[in-house]
Amino acid sequence: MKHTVFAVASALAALSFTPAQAEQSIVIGHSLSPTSHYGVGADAFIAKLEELSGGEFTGTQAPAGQLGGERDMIEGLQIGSMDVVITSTGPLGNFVPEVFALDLPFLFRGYDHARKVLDGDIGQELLAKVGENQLVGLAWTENGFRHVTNSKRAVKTPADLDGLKLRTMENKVHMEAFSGMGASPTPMAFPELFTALQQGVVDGQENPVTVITSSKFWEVQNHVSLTGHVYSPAIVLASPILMDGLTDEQKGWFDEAAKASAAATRAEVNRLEEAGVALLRENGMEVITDVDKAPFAKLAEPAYAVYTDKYGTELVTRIQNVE
Ligand code: EAX
Repeated sequence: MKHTVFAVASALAALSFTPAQAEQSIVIGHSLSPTSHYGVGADAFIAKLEELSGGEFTGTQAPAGQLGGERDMIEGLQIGSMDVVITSTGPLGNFVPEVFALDLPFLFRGYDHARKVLDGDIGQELLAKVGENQLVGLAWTENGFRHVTNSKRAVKTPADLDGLKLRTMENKVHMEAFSGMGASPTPMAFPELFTALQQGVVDGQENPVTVITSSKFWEVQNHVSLTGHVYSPAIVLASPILMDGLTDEQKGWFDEAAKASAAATRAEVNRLEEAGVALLRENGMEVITDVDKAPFAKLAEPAYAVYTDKYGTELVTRIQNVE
């Protein structure tokens, strides 16, 4: 009897299962907290994808580097073990060298300039380059202008960086910039950073207000200087292995979801650019806001050659000329 009931139940289940409309669950990996600007962007991606697909696609966040650092996650996209990743460009130049041009210090004059470049022809061309490297670049999104934090002293001039062991991203342009400015750059994946700061493996790090606040770096750092030494773009990437299996209509849903994600993330960056400094102070950090950037920029200049010696100055000049 039991047997028969089971057989009938499974026959019914089989009948109601239509593979063409099977729900597909997408995992969105990123390195920050679920409520960070990336988390907000991941939620917006999921909401848009679910809405446009009528529930055919659902999604979940894999936040906080659960599935690895940004470099690991990008590799995961290439081999199909990851679906979608929101990442800074930190390690991306190692896969798509042209992207290093975006990582040059003191290149972007402000948020408007950076967003205009990424939303215009240059952004589109770079997304296409990303697409030539076993990755799908869905949309540019944002991390923010990066600032130096440390546990040793207030940084007001480049001399204050002297000998400071500073964690950088795994990015040779950034490393060269910090060598030039006098620090000792130590490349490291983001998931290792909090513990490295806590244990004094490094003295400091640099990240936008969005990351400093969402990662609660005030628990392990007391000084922050608004150096704004580099703009940190971010990108919504998908696996070509996932995307190749989709219809054009489905691909369109992913494009729209990525756009919604970028818009939500930028709005959260804007909010934190307003509220962030007060938040840092409330949590006990000394914030130096009036940093004279010119001497830092001068010393960081050798970083340009890391890119231009190999790829020329054309793209850099085009970026500078966007008004
Ligand atoms: O993308 O590694 C970093 O410092 C990044 O800014 C962070 O993971 C967010």
